[in-house]
Amino acid sequence: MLGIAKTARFNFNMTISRVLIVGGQVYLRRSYVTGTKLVEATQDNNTGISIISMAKTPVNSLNTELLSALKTSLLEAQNNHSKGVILTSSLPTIFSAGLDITEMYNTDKKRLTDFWNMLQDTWLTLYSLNIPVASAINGSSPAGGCLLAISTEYRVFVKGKHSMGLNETQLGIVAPKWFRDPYISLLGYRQAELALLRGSLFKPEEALQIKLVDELARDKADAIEKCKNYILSYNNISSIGRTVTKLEMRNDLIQWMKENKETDLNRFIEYILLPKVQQGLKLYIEYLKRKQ
Ligand code: CO8
Repeated sequence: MLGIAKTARFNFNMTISRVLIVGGQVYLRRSYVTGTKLVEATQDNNTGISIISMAKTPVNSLNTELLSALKTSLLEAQNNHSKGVILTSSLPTIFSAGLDITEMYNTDKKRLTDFWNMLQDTWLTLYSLNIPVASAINGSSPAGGCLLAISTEYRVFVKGKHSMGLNETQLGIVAPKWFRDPYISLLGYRQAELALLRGSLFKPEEALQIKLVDELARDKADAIEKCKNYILSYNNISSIGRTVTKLEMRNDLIQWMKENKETDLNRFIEYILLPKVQQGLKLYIEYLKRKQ
């Protein structure tokens, strides 16, 4: 069985279990879904702001199901004319561990296609949301977790030992153009190029210093409060003027994605299926298991 991995999924009442076989070892992954929801969405009655909280234990790894739930919640908030959205996590120390690596390891083209299409669509929804959207980053936020945060308009990072950044090269993979461009627009080209090549992860104080985040917070409640203040700062600004400005400023990348979805998908599949890349993912999964 060495080097061969298989995944299977079983849905129990409140538990999603997955058997993962890596290098002959059998692992059982369990996600205890909070109240059967991968995402908890609530609305603050005083302000009309929606709080969308990812709740997939243990690390909010972004698989097809979580991405789909996230997209649905974002669209609901937009269609219900929420005042704005705060994206956060229900887990105490993790915002999101990024893409679910098990979605990319030893799987087939059909699953990879469904997964990547869902990621593209969810990202497009978030990046082009027409109401204000901020992220309260209450813990680790590597790779795809960082992508979510940098695709919102404003970031508040809770102080602590955790970090965020696009660390793809550390896994032997490549952050695509639509991950890199928002990063570049925050960090500047030079800083972003070095960070992307090194796969750097930034602690809260460093993240603030390089402008990856806008503010730091004491704790999650403080981060939510600061995100609310950001959204409420638009109270006296015309919402149509704001929305059109936002969409026009983001239009190059939005259009690029719409026109290049297929090419981007094919590039992802071709790269991720390279034996060398699969081997790298296998080693990374083993490293994560061993580290406990
Ligand atoms: N996907 C799947 N499972 C994960 C992931 C993940 N991204 N991260 C952690 N897990 C699993 C662990 O294997 C472990 O599983 P189990 O309980 O079954 O042993 C469980 O989650 C708990 O993990 P930890 O014990 O490591 O939890 P900690 O609280 O100690 O640490 C961290 C949390 C900091 C989030 C840590 O788990 C970590 O660093 N994870 C890896 C994060 C990472 O590197 N993510 C990158 C994913 S790739 C991506 O998002 C972009 C890809 C771009 C596409 C490129 C195409 C070519």
